[in-house]
Amino acid sequence: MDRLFSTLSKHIIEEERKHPSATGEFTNLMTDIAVASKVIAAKVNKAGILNILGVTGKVNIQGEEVKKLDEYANDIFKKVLEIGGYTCILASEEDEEALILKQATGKYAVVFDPLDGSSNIDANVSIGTIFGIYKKSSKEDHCSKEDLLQPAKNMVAAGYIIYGSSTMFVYTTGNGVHGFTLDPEIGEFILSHKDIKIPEKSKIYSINEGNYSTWPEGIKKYINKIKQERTHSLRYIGSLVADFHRNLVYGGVFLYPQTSKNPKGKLRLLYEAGPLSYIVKEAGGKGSNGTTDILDIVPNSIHERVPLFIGSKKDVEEIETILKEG
Ligand code: AHM
Ligand code: MG
Repeated sequence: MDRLFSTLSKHIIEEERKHPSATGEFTNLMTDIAVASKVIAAKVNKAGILNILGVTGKVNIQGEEVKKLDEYANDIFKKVLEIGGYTCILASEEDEEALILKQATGKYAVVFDPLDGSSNIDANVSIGTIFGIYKKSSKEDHCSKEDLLQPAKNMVAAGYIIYGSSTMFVYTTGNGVHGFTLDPEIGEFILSHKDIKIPEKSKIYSINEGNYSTWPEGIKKYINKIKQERTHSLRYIGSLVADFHRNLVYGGVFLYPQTSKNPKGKLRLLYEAGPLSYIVKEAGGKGSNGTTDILDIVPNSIHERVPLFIGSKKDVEEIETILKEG
């Protein structure tokens, strides 16, 4: 029974109480995100029987087919945040341009990937939503792109929702990483993973080895080394949130380096690598592009791609060292 008192809503309010000058707007924004995630979770769970699997026939800014659930999740997220009124600008993986909310007086800028790993949707594999929240940086009344193009270290919160064997909401406001599992019977996220810490050194690596021939030499060297030493097991779902979540809980390192198909890396700095690096740092891990901490990189555009090495700290540092040696 006691566990029912550790809900996500209560946790967010308690976090806000730690900041005496807080106005309650952040709590309301987080609550809106939690509501959006429950609506998406309900749809994902019924996807097979709702005629919502498959593609819309459209292609997004990344040149990828837009799935029906991608579009649905994107619309829900935008609608909930717009109606809530606590944000002034949004950037989504699914939209070419940032959405400036002219009517909104909110002071937050939100970046998100509404449904990551969507190539897995039709096979009922875990997928997820990733979000990052910045405080508006400009003094202007309305927000501009500059409010989004901030390094991830400026985030005030980041999180993800994983739609898996259960739905989980994992977030941090820079005060520990906490995981909540959705109890579908009562529709509440209940605290299930308090203050998650990622092991410093791991036994799992996650990479698409099909790209081996086009990796930088340093990455080939690192992977060959851990295979030779038999220190790690390979686990790769191909769904970033699911791979990241498993590695966060068990210890692990996820790698998506430059490849011939994606010379700048595949994953996006602003709404994939940035928020997850903010989370992993809070859990004691690290996110890097091979030379620089992801948290320090200032984005030039909202859909910028970046090589990503993220997870257990010592593993990521070893990759950086090997890449430096060339
Ligand atoms: P998406 O944002 O279009 O869903 O693509 C990102 C996904 C990640 O979830 C995953 O880590 C990666 O792409 C897998 O890429 P690959 O299939 O090249 O291994
Ligand atoms: Mg994505």
